[in-house]
Amino acid sequence: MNTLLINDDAQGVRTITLNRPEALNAVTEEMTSELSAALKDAAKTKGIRCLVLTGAGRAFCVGQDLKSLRESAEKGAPMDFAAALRQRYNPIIGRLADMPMPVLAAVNGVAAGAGWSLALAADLRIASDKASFVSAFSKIGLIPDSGMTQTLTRLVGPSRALEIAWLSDGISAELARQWGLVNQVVEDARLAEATAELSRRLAASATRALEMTRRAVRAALANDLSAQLEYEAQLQGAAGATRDHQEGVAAFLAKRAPAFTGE
Ligand code: LHQ
Repeated sequence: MNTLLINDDAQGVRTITLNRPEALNAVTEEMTSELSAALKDAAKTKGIRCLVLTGAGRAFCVGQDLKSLRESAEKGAPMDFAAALRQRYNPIIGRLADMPMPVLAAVNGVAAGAGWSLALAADLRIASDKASFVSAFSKIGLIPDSGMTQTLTRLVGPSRALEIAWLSDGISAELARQWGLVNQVVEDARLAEATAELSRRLAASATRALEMTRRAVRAALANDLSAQLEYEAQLQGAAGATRDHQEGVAAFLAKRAPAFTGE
C-alpha cells in the first residue's frame, strides 16, 4: 500500500490512515484503488470489530487531487467524471456504508470535497479542534458527490445542506458539532487517545447487533411505522440468535461485564 497505512490493535480496531500528507491526502487513482481493496479486506477479516479512518499530517483529506486532474487533461486524457465516480469513488462509499462493523472517522484536520464525503460516509465522526470542513465543490463548478448530497442532507436538512454546498465556507469543528456533523470534538493533542477510547469501546460491543442497528436506523428514514416495526422484528429475530445476546444476558444476570466476541 503506497497511499495508506493500515494498523491493527489487539482490541479489534483496524485503522486506515490516508497517507499522502505532502498533498493533504488528496485522492489519486492509486488511493481509490488501495482504499477499495483495504475496505474489502477489512470487511472479510475476522476479528476486526471497528474500523477507523483518519489522515496523516495536517489534513484528513482534501478530495480529488486537482493537480493530477489537470495533468491528465493536459496529456489529452481528461478524466471522465461520471465514470470516475461510478467506478472508483462510489464503490468506496457503498463499502463504507455496509461494513459489518462500526466505522469511525477521526478527522484530524481539513476535510474538503470528496474527503469530507468520506468522513460523512462513516457512522460516527470524532474531530480534532483543529479540523475544519469545506464542501469546496461549488468553488470549482461541481456538485457535491461521493454521497454528500445524501449524507449531508440527512444530517442537517435540505436548507442548511444547500447553504453549506453553495457557499463552501469553512466550518469549524465546533460549529460542525453544533450542527450534528460530528459527534465529538477533542483537543488536537487528545485525538489519538479519544479515538482509541471510542473505537475500542465500539470494538468490545456486540458487533452484529451494532451492524443490524445501523441497518434499522438507515431504513427508518424511508419506512413508515408498520414497515419499520416489521423490519425491527426481523432484525431482532437475528440478533436474538447471536452468541453475544446469550453472553449479554448471562453477564447481566451474573452482575459481571459481558465478554462479547462479535458472534
Ligand atoms: C490540493 C488540493 C486538492 C491538489 C489543496 N488537490 N492539491 C472526484 C472525481 C471526479 C469528479 C469530481 O469530483 C470528485 C470529488 C472531489 O473531491 S472534487 C473537490 C476537490 N477538492 C477541492 O476542490 C478542495 C480544494 N482545496 C481547498 O479548497 C483548500 O486547499 C482547502 C480548504 C482544502 C485547504 O485550504 P488551506 O488550508 O488554506 O490550504 P491551501 O489551499 O494553501 O492548500 C495547501 C496546498 O495543498 C496547496 O498546494 P501548494 O503547492 O500551493 O502548497 C494546494 O494547492 C494543495 N491542495 N487541495 N484537492
